[in-house]
Amino acid sequence: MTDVVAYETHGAVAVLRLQNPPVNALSHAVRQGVMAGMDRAEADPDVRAVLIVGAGRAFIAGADIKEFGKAPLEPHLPDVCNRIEASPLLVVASMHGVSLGGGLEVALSAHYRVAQPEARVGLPEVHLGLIPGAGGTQRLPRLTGAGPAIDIITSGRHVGAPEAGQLHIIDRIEAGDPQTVGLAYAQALLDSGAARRPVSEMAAPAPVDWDATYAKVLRKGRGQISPAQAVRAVQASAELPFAQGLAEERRMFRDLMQTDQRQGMIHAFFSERAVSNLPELKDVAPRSVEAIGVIGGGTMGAGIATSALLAGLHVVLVERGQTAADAARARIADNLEGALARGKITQEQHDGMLRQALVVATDYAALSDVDVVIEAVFEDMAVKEAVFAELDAVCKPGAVLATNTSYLDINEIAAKTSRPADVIGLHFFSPAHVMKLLEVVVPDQATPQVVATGFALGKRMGKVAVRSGVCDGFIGNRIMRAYRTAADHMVLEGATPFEIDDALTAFGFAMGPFAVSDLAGLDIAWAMRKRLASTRDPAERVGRYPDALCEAGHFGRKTGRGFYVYENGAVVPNPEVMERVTAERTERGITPRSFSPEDIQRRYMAAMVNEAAKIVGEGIARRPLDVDMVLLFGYGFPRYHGGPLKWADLQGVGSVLADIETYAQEDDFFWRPAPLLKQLVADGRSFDDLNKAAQT
Ligand code: 3H9
Repeated sequence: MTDVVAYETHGAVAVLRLQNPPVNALSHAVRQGVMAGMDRAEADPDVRAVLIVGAGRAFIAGADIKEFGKAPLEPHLPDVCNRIEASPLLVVASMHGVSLGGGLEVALSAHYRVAQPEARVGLPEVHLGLIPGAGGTQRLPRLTGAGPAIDIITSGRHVGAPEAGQLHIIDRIEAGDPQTVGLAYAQALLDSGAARRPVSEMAAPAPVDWDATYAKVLRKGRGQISPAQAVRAVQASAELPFAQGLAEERRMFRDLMQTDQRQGMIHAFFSERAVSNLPELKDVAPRSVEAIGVIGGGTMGAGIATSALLAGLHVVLVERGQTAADAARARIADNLEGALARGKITQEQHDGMLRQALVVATDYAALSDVDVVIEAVFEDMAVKEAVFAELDAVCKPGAVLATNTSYLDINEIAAKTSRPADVIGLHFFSPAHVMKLLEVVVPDQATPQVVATGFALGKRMGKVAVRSGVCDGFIGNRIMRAYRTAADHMVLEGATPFEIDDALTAFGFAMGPFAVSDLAGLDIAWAMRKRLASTRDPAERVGRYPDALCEAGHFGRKTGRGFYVYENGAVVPNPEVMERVTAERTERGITPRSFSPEDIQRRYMAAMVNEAAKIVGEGIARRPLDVDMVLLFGYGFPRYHGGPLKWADLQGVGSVLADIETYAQEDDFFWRPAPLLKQLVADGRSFDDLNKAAQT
């Protein structure tokens, strides 16, 4: 037998044990091993049943994603599954940990399934831009009915064993060693004379309203195609004989394999895991963190404190006076209430977090024993410097002193302490207990151990932590400023903010930039424009119409009026916006021209890619994938495009550069091509080549 599939017999039961760490992915060797194991079992006259079981932490996590994009090698997984199901022997799967994608498809090809109580199953292929391709869309609905199968396949969610039992996906739930449990079950089935039970021979599911379901799933996917395709595949299970349904599924799977969306999603999958994998931290042990301090209990501070409590940490939050302290505690209580209502924590955990794990104080002395302090006070250098001077005085040696600033110079903040090597930036995104992104901003003197501590803390809090160097806005906000500027310029030149928002939601963003500004509050960008005004190059074009909205007291959602008007649950464009835009165009002598949705998308993306390339070129981001993850997890960038630099690769970096050079003919101040982009085009390389080079 192959190394990755062990074969042994226990009486009349042959055991095929998959041992392909870490998660028994169905690599070529595993597929070969399973086929050989089935042959061997069937050739043994003493064997009457086969048990398939996984070694290690999971049954099987699916097809081997690393093989995608390469020429598929035989035996293909659908053939392996059909081979298992067609066996004259009784086939049992004993499932523990996760059984995902092809892993569940293998289990569905067995005739009986037993699972551990904490086992989880799922068909998450849509998260990779695919649909199940080894019979999942044909077998699952025969067990669960079409509705639950559509829900499971289009959401890609993990289904716990109890629910999987109710849905007839598994036949039995039993705790114990998976092999022992599986052997006992197989033996019991043999003893009771149970018959083979191929799912493919079960009745086809009853139909649902396919077109309505397809339309609903398509809308929900915001342009992602695979979930909607999955509906059509399940429809095939109801309308076609099994073999034809399988062929239809295979055709769709292969078509999806060729799409940019599949490449974008798989890039996101691997980048999400690679992002915290930094060579300089490889052998660096983080400092131990059990208690953290948070300075400031506003929305951000309370969100950070909530996130830390949910991660099981002790939190000491310091506010300036009792009223502010009470308000901070109330905010945290509110956040935890939400977590309780969503079933994320139990009542007991909730009470423990609020009563034992959280201390809200008004005196910095309460921070004397914390391991990390995160400052989340007003964005003003003088205020921050005063906070850090106090922290320097009270915190124990070895405590990490972190600032949540969004743009201030952390080197300057660090220099104000006697321990600059312990200072870093931990830039959370609001609401901090919900948003996954954390920028770990590394000033010049921070030690690798301090940086490693930031990453470890991020991981514990369930964040996607990304390393950033120090610059105004770090990775995310600096890029946002560039694409926001591109959007503002388009408005001056003829597009409406509403056309821009529509074009970008069509691209896949959850919201367009103007709707986002309304949500964040227009006063925030206004303050930023005022801050930058004195240092701005006179050649830079900055629209004045957003200032005019602010001067009129329109700050977006919080005042009920911004780019849009928010009234009685309805959202409509604010008519004042175009009045002000038109006035500004006239003042500037601009004759407005029209922009198609595609023009808008390309300009917006070109601005994003260009700034991102500058950020990678300057070393602010180490790798293109770091930028991609920042945009994906902090800025609503559609996952199926993979991130702006993956998108650029998929377009061809040459075509993005050509766009930028065209736009530069009108405005060579804003559209200065990033040197790195030019270099890549000259060398015939892609951003992904840089990712790969950084990995080795
Ligand atoms: C499919 O099955 C298609 C079929 O329908 C049809 C085919 C014809 N392949 O996430 P972790 C690696 S599509 C290769 O850090 P966790 C992962 O990269 C597949 N590698 O751990 C990482 O490597 P490294 C459908 C895989 O405990 C390591 O395992 N299945 C695969 O947080 C640990 O992973 C899926 O989409 C794979 N399939 O989470 C499942 N899976 O250490 C995708 C994992 O070098 N996987 N690796 O960075 C997951 O959701 C999570 O990884 C899992 C474990 C829940 C399994």
